[in-house]
Amino acid sequence: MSDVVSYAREGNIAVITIDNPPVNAMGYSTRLGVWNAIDQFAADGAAQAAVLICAGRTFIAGADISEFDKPIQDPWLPALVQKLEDCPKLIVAAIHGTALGGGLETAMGCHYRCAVAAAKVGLPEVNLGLLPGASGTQRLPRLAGVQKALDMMISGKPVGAADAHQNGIVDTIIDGDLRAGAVAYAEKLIAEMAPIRRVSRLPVDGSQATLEFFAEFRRQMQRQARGFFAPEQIVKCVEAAVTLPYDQALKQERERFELCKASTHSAAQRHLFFAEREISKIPDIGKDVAARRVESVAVIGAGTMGGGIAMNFLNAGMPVTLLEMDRNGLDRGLGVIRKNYEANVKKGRMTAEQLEQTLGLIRPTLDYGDLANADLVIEAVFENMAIKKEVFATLDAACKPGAILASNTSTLDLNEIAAVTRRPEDVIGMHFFAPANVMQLLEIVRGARTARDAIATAMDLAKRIRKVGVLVGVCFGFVGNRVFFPYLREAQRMILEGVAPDHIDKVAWDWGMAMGPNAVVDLSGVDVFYKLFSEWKGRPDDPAFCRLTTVLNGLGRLGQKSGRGFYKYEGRDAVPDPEVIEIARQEAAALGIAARTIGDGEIEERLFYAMINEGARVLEEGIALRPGDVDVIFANGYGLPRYRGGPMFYADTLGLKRVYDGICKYRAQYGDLYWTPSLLLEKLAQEGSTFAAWAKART
Ligand code: T1G
Repeated sequence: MSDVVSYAREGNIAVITIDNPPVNAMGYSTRLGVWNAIDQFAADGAAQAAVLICAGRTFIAGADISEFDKPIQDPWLPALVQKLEDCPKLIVAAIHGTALGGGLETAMGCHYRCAVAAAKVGLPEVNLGLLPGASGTQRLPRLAGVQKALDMMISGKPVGAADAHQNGIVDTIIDGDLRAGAVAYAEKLIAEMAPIRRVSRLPVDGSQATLEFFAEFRRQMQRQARGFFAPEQIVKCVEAAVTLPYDQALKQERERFELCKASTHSAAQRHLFFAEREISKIPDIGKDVAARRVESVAVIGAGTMGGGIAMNFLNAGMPVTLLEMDRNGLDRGLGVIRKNYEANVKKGRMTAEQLEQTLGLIRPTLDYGDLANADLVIEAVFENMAIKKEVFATLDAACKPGAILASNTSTLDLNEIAAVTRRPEDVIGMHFFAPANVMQLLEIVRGARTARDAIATAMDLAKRIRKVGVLVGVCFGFVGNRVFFPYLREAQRMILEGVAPDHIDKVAWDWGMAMGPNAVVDLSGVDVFYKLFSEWKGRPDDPAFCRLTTVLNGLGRLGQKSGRGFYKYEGRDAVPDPEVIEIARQEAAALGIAARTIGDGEIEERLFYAMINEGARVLEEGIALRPGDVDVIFANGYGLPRYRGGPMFYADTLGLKRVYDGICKYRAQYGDLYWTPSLLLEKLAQEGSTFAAWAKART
């Protein structure tokens, strides 16, 4: 046997156990081990059936993603799945945890499948820019039908055991011990002389899968699949499952899988998969640094952000003390929280009883004295340094020793805030993104004196409240906003040069952004950005810097909330507004900025090279730990499409020399202030290197 696959027998049932922590990924040694175990089982005359089961926390969670950039070593997974199916004796897959991707495909190569009630099964390859490449696109429609199979493969979302049982993916649910239950189930199948059921030979029910069905399915998936390569490949594979014999359709799956795997989309999405797991690894904060206990949380400020922040902890079942300055503000905030949860009840995401239970965890107060026992306090008051300092001085006196005092500031100097307390080691930034109860991203800001265990605590809490927590350093805007501002700056500069806001937004949208830069400002509020820029002590000494934010704010054109901003709004529909063009023309004349004809290529370069250059700077300065951290921030907080991988990954796909030359071109045209290349970018470009190689060399 191998060190990751063992073979045993219980009576007349063989038990093949995979033990390849942490998730039993089907890497080479596992595939070889199972291959040999099947041969052993076939040759074992005393074994009438076999159970394939996994040790540890889960059934096989997929092919080994880390192997995709290396040559495949036989036996490859599709061949192993076929070998399972071809076995002349009956094999039962015993599922717990999450049978995902190649894991579910392996289970579908078996003749029967059983699972514990808490198990989940899925084909999430689309999240990696791939498709199920070990016969999943062919076997799942045969078990669950075309619609269910498409829904699972295009959403990438797993389904629970009951759902899988109901849809024919799992044959029976095992109560109690899985191994014993699976062995008993195999014995029952033998006793009943159950047939060897080979999924590939089952018919696909194509009765509903008409041309109109696929056309309608494509229409429905368009919004979520916009710009992605893999979803269409999956649909084509399922069309082949309906129209072609198994072997021919399987050949298509293989060809399309290779197309997906070779795409930059998949490289980008696999990069983000690992980068999102890398973010919790902080060089000077190892497992030896214990997190502090956090059972009770307080939030200062019951406004939009404070209420949203509070909901994250309520959703994790943690009591939250919510403090406001006056009763009206408090009641308003509580009302918004209730309304948000009532919307969840309406959508069936929670029951009315659960709503009341959740709201029962809130302890509203006007008195700082009620914070005395809080383990963590998050300040979410107005983005103004003087106000934040006042709040932190009060917290310093009111809170117990060891309580962590966090600021939700989105840009301000955390060290300045910490300096008003006697406990700077307990002060940290927890920058949530609006809407705070929805957006995944959480920037955790490390102050100069923030204690390592306070950081460990915040990183743990991020996972507990299901946020993507990225550690960043102190500078104006930390990483996200700091790298996003140059993108906004270039957008608004090009409007002054005569490009319509909707034209710029369309270039960004076509590139893949969820919204264009000008639409984002209108959504968040022109006044929000105006105030941010006003607080920025080191803002560029340039009267044209985001000039339109200032002018539109002064005109009361605050964006969606006031019905007009960069666009005018008819309901939620953004309509280009000729008035803004005229405003820009006048401002440009006053600033001496000449109108130019700017093509889409330049618009795209100026938007994204500005972002890349600033991203390189935050890496140079150590504000971000890794290029992947910058990428994770933009994929989870700024609507950058996952198939681009993030600003730094995207720069690598373009080639840093090309980016560097482009920045030098704009430097020659617009000067040093904005277009001086980052030293890191310049160095890597001249070496013909990449951000990825630079990061790898530093680990
Ligand atoms: N391959 C390699 N490593 C993996 C892995 C995988 N499939 N899944 C997880 N890991 C590592 C991960 O990097 C981390 O490592 C550790 O395991 C714990 O993961 C042919 C082509 C299973 C739900 O897409 O969704 O099969 O950081 O932190 O939160 O058709 O991992 O500790 O060093 O995420 O408990 C399809 C991907 C692959 C599932 C567990 N399968 N994994 O979540 O732990 S493609 C997937 C997950 C494929 C076939 C195709 C989650 C999880 P480290 P974790 P978790």
